[in-house]
Amino acid sequence: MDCIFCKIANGEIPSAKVYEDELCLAFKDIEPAAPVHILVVPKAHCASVLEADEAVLGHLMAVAAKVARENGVAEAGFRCVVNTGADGGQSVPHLHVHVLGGRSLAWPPG
Ligand code: DGP
Repeated sequence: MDCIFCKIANGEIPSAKVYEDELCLAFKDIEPAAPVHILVVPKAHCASVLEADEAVLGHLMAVAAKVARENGVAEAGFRCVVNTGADGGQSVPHLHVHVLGGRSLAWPPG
């Protein structure tokens, strides 16, 4: 499958990896929207949250919290975002959790 996050997960495309385990990978976003901007992605292809296994979703959120702690934004606060579909602004059709922090984030999103 021609999926950019599958290629990152299997090492075909390099990334600035911050965490990896048997189920998922976390790496720095190539277009950071905040001082800390990390993507947590499952290794097994899954297009979006609509198709995701409950256990995988729970694991991705636990890893999002872990990378937030390890990258120094847990105390000040951070945001986890899962863009889904066209109106949700999803540009890569492989499930991913954005972990954003390191500055005060506006709400609501645009
Ligand atoms: P979304 O718009 O929610 O689907 O977010 C996709 C994000 O993926 C976007 O913030 C940019 C990031 N991205 C796209 N291609 C690459 C890549 O090749 N490497 C990395 N590190 N990030 C990428």
